[in-house]
Amino acid sequence: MVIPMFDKVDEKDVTRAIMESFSKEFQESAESDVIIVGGGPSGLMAAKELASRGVKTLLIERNNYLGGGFWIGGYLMNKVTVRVPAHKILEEIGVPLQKYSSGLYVTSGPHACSKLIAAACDAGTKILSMTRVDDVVLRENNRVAGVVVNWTPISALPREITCVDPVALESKLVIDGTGHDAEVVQALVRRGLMKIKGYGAMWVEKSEDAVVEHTGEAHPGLIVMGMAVSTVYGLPRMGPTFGAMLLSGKRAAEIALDLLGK
Ligand code: 48F
Repeated sequence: MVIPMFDKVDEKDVTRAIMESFSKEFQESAESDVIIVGGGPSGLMAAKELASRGVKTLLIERNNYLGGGFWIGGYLMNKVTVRVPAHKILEEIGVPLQKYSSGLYVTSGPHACSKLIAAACDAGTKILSMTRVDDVVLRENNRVAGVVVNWTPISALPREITCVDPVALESKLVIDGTGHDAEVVQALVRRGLMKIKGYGAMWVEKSEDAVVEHTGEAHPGLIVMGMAVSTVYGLPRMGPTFGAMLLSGKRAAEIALDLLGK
């Protein structure tokens, strides 16, 4: 093998390349059509659907990795399940599936998750990682018009060491895909603008249909999807099966397109 020689580059070039590219993208992200909070399966699915239709979509994730609970199935075993008909979504993005029973497919969590991340990125989704949404922007009639963010590590620092003001990012719509915690919704609950029930006990047969059915605009400007829907409406949880997350993300995107008049 001929060992290739790298082109000459200084450390300062590496630093400037990162800085300039991030800064340009962050500046553009100050205003989006849709901000999706949470990069789990519902968030990635909604992002893929919206960005592929030309909607300016920003996905915000507090961790340094995307995927939420989709990397791994239940009980630290990295196999995930999907029920028919949601398996078609994974088939379309090239995830190999094994049929377990007439209505149930099983696949590798890492394979399914990485394909979905790639699909969201390929569609044109902009991603802000290590960024935590800790509040919302409200406008006339308490319409949600954006989110308030800070670097994730800031929230881990004791108040007596640092107090760093957050910044705001505006959007026409916000989608809460933060899972069981429903963190965007909680910002409205804290102000007495929404009431939530908390998610119910596990019952897969009921929960998947119910989550997809209840996915929608829960407050002006705010769509709720994924497990956040269970938390808002008191629906049963579903454990390590992900079809409803994919279909809920898809439905959230359809509702957003409708509200945007697209
Ligand atoms: O929890 P998560 O995977 O949400 P989901 O899309 O899917 C739920 C399933 O994984 C599973 C299940 C059903 O199959 O029971 O739990 O509803 O992903 C939520 C993502 O949101 C991020 C969090 O790190 C995770 O990646 N997140 C949560 N709060 C914030 C946030 C926040 N305040 N700011 C930014 N990201």
